[in-house]
Amino acid sequence: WGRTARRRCPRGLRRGREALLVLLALLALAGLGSVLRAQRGAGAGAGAADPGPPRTPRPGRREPVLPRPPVPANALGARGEAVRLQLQGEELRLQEESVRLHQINIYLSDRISLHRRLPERWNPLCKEKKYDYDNLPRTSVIIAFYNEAWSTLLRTVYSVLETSPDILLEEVILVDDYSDREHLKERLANELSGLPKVRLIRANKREGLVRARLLGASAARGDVLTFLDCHCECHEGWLEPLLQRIHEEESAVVCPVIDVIDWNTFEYLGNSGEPQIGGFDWRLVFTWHTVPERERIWMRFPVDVIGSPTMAGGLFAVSKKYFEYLGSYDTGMEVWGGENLEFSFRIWQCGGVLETHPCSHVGHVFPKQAPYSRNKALANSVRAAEVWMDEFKELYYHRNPRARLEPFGDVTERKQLRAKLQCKDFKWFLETVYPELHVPEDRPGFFGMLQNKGLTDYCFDYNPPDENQIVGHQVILYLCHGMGQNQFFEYTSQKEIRYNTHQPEGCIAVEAGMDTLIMHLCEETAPENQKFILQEDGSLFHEQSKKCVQAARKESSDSFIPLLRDCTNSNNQKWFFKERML
Ligand code: LR7
Ligand code: MN
Repeated sequence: WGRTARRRCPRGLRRGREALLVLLALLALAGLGSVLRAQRGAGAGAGAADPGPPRTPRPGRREPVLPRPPVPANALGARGEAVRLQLQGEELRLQEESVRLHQINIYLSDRISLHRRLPERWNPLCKEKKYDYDNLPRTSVIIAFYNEAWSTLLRTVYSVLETSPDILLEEVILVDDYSDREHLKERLANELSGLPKVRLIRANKREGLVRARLLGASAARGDVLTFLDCHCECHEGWLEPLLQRIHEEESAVVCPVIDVIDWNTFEYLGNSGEPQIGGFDWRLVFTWHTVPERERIWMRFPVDVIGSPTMAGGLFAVSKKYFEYLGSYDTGMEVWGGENLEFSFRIWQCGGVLETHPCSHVGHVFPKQAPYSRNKALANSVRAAEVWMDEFKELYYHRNPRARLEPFGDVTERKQLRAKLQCKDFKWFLETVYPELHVPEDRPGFFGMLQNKGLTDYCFDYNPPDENQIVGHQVILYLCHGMGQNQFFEYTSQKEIRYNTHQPEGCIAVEAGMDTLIMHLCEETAPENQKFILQEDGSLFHEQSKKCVQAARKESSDSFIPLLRDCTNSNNQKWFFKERML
């Protein structure tokens, strides 16, 4: 059973534990128990910044750290319903300004209670779950923030304190990643000093989310690290499932279900159906998937953890010891991006498991667009590809030729880590953990831009209006831009022309009686209307209709499209792939 193997404790860690047991026995014999106890306190924070004062004894309360103050049912957005303020003049201007600054409607957020309670939208069976409160590990919740608005940040903090059982929450560590907004200085420090278990750490320079989180981790005193973004709302009962799972399996990294909170209306869009799991496409963009059948087989109940090839990145719990064993994060990653896939690959390839727990729900405000520059994301992704993807990194470079040119720094240490932990290769990851992902063939000469010979510099181009719903639109011709993405196609040995930069993948098809090329979803075996023959002479022959693809002018316009026409020998019917794009 592949699964049982996957779920077992990583070898190194187990060996460490055995060694510790032997040592313990020896020490006990020698009557050195008290010495050991003293050393444990000091050893726990080895290498960490400041382990802080010794842990307080377990108070044993299962109630949340703070009671939730009552919020009138008719208060704005009190139950997660959509709010649209009818504003005019100065007020409207202020609202728009807040959106410009934060890419979230902070004007509205400021008017919604920091203590609101979102409706329960998860599987009712979650209520039946029993947790081992007295034996569960305690967690440090780590929240890094950069220039976050006041109300979204504070709502995150309150939601943690008002939903986390006192007995399970060691502390909340806020890490200020060198923000420059006034409200995050004295005012924030004052506000937080009045809250139990909350600590504030500040970076001395902009570290980016990876190193900011690590600052928090090194100061953490809990057994488990739970990371959150700084614009979240935790639900009642969010913490128990995460800690219970890690208690049972130390090498499990567990994510809550991430529910959407609308950036404009603050509507809570949680849903109680089966959660989605994480994947990626060959541009190394994170994607969401429905739970595959092979995974469902392992779930005894709909409220069991679900294995997930990747994580979104921001929200997860991990044993502190196991996180350190795995090599925490790649500190060469800057600002934003890439660390989520890097960590996901590493967890699986090095013997852990990555899971989503359907009973743990946390809301997250997805901003309108990125509120700060994320141009380091490319270098971060390249680091992940270079260390973890072996020869499969080429598939990524083919689809994002810029990545190949991106300076990504030194990854020697990360490769050494991979060797030290004896991690499995990427091929294993693809076959075992993520078999749903189609692995492109990328045969030389059969991928890249699909360019026309007659018309200078025109290429197949597909621009889906919605990245998540790529099917149904027409393939066009556009000036070849050489940047992969929308102009990247792969011609497969199954005779498909795959648009496989995105997930799920598209295949070019011709609908019955039509002469245009339309994107359909690819299928397990290529249906007849998706089969093209790219012939020696460059003609692109559609088998079913027995016609050739021709570069043609779109009716009453000066743009071009590929159309099916009777085969001639003209250059407008000749096509060739060009890989070198830059
Ligand atoms: O320089 C920075 N320093 C920081 O401290 C940049 C960011 N941050 C903080 C930031 O304030 C926030 O708390 O880091 C956290 C994440 O940044 P966001 O909220 O701007 O990122 P995101 O929610 O758009 O992006 C997702 O992908 C990122 C990839 O690097 C991180 O892994 C985020 O944590 C992750 N967020 C989630 O997984 C929430 C669900 C989103 C999805 C899908
Ligand atoms: Mn976020």
